[in-house]
Amino acid sequence: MKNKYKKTLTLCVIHEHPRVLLGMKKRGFGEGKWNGFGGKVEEGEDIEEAMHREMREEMGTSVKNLEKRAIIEFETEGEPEIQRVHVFHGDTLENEPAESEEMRPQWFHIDEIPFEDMWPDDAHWFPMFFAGKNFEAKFLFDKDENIIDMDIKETNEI
Ligand code: 6U4
Repeated sequence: MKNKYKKTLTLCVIHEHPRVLLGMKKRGFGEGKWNGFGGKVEEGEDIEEAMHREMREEMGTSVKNLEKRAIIEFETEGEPEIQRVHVFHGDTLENEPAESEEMRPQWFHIDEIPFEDMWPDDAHWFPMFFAGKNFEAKFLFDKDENIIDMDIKETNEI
């Protein structure tokens, strides 16, 4: 478990109350799940810049307001890397979101988030996220994408 390489990623949940924009991941990691937008931060890239770039790549537009809310670390048993994900709240889209080869965007009512078709951790932290809290979390998964351990802590600063 110690000294694992941490890979930096971004994730944005767009929330224009009472609606929330999620994307159906069409390929790659998390295929078939609804998720926020985001991906790997590239070498030399600023994290917020990376967040805007991923949204433009995945749905052709980004947001005017980005607010960092959380850092979540995901680890899978037997895998060498930890994914360290910088989680943002986004609002005020610059343009209409469009489907890309990677993602199909869709609005959901905040009370109808499709948790059964999402990463299982989302049901644990989305409520805190929508309550406007900042937090740090860790999730450990087994190879079948089940959560085997978790820790979520509210923080003042993120
Ligand atoms: P490419 O660039 O195609 O190799 P891809 O496989 O599409 O990458 P990646 O790695 O760029 O995906 O991004 C994964 C995205 O999924 C990031 O926004 C982080 C997010 N993510 C990963 N694990 C998650 C989890 N357990 N819960 C969650 N989001 C997760 O809500």
